[in-house]
Amino acid sequence: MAAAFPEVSKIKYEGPSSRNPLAFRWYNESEMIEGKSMKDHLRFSIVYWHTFRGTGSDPFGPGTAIRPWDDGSPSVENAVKRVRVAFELIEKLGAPYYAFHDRDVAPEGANLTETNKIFDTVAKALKEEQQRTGIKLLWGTANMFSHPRFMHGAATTCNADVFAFAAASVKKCLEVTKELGGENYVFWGGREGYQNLFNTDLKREIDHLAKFFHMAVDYAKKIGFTGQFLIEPKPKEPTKHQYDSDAAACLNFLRAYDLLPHFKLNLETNHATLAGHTMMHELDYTGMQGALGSIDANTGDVMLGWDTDQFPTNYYLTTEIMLMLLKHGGIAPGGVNFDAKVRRESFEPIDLFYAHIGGMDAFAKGLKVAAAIRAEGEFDKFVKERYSSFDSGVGAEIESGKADFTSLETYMLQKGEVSPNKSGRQEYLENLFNRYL
Ligand code: XUL
Ligand code: CO
Repeated sequence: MAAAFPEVSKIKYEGPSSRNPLAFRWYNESEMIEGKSMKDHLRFSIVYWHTFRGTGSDPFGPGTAIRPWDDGSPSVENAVKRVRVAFELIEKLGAPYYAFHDRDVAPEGANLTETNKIFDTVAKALKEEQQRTGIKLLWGTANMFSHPRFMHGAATTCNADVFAFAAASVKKCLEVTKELGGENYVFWGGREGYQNLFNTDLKREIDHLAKFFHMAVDYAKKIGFTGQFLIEPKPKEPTKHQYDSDAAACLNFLRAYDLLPHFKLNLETNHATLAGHTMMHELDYTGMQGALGSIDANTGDVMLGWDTDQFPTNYYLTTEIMLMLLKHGGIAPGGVNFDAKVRRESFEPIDLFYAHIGGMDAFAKGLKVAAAIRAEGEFDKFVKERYSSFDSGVGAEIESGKADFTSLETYMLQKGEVSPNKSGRQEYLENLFNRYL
């Protein structure tokens, strides 16, 4: 097959002074940071859905993207051709991973049997390309939100047949993910949520969701799939209220239904901000509970309140993210997965390269800045000192469980008033952060 991007050769690192828009200025995959290569820290992954299936359509008009290799048909030949193009792009970018939904890579057939057969055919092509290039599958997932049958949800539907169809879809997708050596398996809630409580049995739906996840865990064990299960929180879109609304909601759900040993979270920046959190908050909150699995790297737009899935280019954001990944011991077996799409106006194939190069560079820069911040340890020192009253005396008794209300009252009655508070120094610390940037 002729190259889809003949004008682009393998993207190389040329350093910060490069003026070449098809080169990396920060992402130098073999550069060692904190004893590990940039490639191993970042574990970049390219998504199949936006990058190879996105057309640029929006609620106001059809797609604008020019994709000369894609005839737009739902044929198996077209799907296989797309696989070759996908791997050409991923290989030229030098990303070690990719991720897909079943329906991104393989179209549906007339019935489930045919659909599964088509999926196997395309999976064979994916496997060939993985072997040819060494590119690996970060995660697979089943699309249980696009087809009209999933209008009321998949695992949280009111229709038992739909639940069964969803189970069959995840079963098959787990098998294919295992066959392709997928290192994780993701559940993003899709239509698992509600628009109105007047027609919704909230408890029954959430119980069903837990049952579904237990079935997935059991089946993974049965077939020997050892990848990490991940849940991807999002508060709204497509439903008004998504059950997996944020990290705290997901972790509470997982703990309540004895699923926490089997799942971690896949956190996405634009989902965090839709939930009214920063990505840094979601990462730290999840990391402190040992549940940080992977990230979907993108960004929203401060002026827009929906999931715009833009490529991340803001060094401040990527530094915050990398600070959290380094703090919580890295992201493996997860990765930095670009769940991001080029704008509708960026309709030419070459825009796919500019977008990913920018995202990869922004994360590489963020990694370098985060490592520099950690090397000097100013923030850590400040935080440690801020809580130092808990290191000894009454504070240490509180932390060790020796203190109770009575002993604390006795202590305070003797002392009469608290020791003076110290400044939080937010502005000083924000200035310090900018010094590294
Ligand atoms: C939707 C979203 C999904 C998941 C995979 O907002 O982020 O693409 O990442 O289903
Ligand atoms: Co996502």
